[in-house]
Amino acid sequence: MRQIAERLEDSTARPAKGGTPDEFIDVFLGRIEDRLGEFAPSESRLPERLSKSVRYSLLSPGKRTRALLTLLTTHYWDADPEHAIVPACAIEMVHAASLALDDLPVMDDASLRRGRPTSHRIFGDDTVILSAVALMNDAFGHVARCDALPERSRLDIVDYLSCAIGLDGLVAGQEMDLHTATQASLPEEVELIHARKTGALFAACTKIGARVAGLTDSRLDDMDEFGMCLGLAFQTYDDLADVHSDEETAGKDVNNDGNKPTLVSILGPEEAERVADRHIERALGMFNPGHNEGAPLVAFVHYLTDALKKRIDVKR
Ligand code: GRG
Repeated sequence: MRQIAERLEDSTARPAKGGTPDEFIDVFLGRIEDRLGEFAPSESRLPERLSKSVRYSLLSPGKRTRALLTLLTTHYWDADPEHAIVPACAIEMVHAASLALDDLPVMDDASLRRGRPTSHRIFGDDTVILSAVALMNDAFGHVARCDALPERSRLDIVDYLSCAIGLDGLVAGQEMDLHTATQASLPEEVELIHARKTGALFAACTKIGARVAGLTDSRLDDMDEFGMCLGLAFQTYDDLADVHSDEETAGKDVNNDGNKPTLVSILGPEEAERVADRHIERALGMFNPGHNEGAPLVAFVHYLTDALKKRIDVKR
C-alpha cells in the first residue's frame, strides 16, 4: 500500500497531456472492443453454432470492468496499456465463460444477461458449455502467444489467471455458492464466497495489469489486495441490485438470489451497502488523498462505484 501512495506523489501517474480520465477510459474501451472482436471466432471452417455462441457470449454489451481495470492499472504504473490489451481481453473471455456457465439451468437458471436472452436460451446448454470451455482455453492461448510480453511475464499471467479461476478461485466460489451458501450465517462466511467467486478475478486484473508494468513482490501483493477489495464491494453492490434494481436497469434477472444468504439478507441493505462502501474506501485508501484525483484508475473506481450505487437506487 505504501508504495502505491508514494507512486501517486509522482506526477507521471497523471494523465498525459490533454487526457482526462474520461478520455482514457473511452480510448481503452474502444481498444478492448476492437481486440475482443478480433478474438471472437469468424472462420467459416468452425462449427457455426459454436462460433455464434462464443461470439454472442463474448461480444454482448458487457461493461468491460475487468479489462478496463487491467489496462488502467498498467497505465497507472506508467507502462504502455497496449502491452496489457491481450491479457485484459483474455480476462474478459474467462469472465464471459463464467457468466454463460453461471446462467445455465443447473446453476442460476437465468433468462436475461446484458439486456439479452442468456446464451443457453439461444444456443442450448450443450453448446454453451462447449463455448465456455473454448473461451477459457483460447484465453490462455492468447496470453501464451502474446509477443508484446516477455516470456516470464506471460508465464506469471497464466499462473495468476489459472489461480483466479481454479480450485481456490471462481470454481470454488461457485461450488460454495451452489452447495454450501445456504449454511452461511455469518458475514465473513458469505464474504469468503465473494472473495473466490468475484474477488479473485478482480484481484487478477489489477495484479496482471501491474505485472505487465513490471511490478514485483510486495507491490504486486498490494495491487492484488486493491483488486480484491474492489471485487468484494462489487459483489455486494450486485447482490443489492438483485433486491433493489429492476431488470431493465440491471440488464439481468433480479430477485434471483432466492433464499441464498447474502450480506443483504444477513445484515440488511443499509449495512450491506456500508460494508461494500468500506471495501471501496479501503481500496482507495491505498492512494494518497490530494494526489490521486487525476489518475484515470482512481477516477474509474469512483465512476464504477457511482454507477453501481445508481443501479440500486431504482427501488429505494
Ligand atoms: C471456470 C470460468 C469458470 C467458471 C466456473 C460459473 C462459475 C465457475 C463462476 C461464476 C462466477 C460468477 C458469475 C460470479 C458473479 C460475478 C459478477 C458479479 C458478475 C457480473 O459482472 P459484471 O456486472 O458483468 O461486470 P458484465 O455483464 O458487465 O460483464
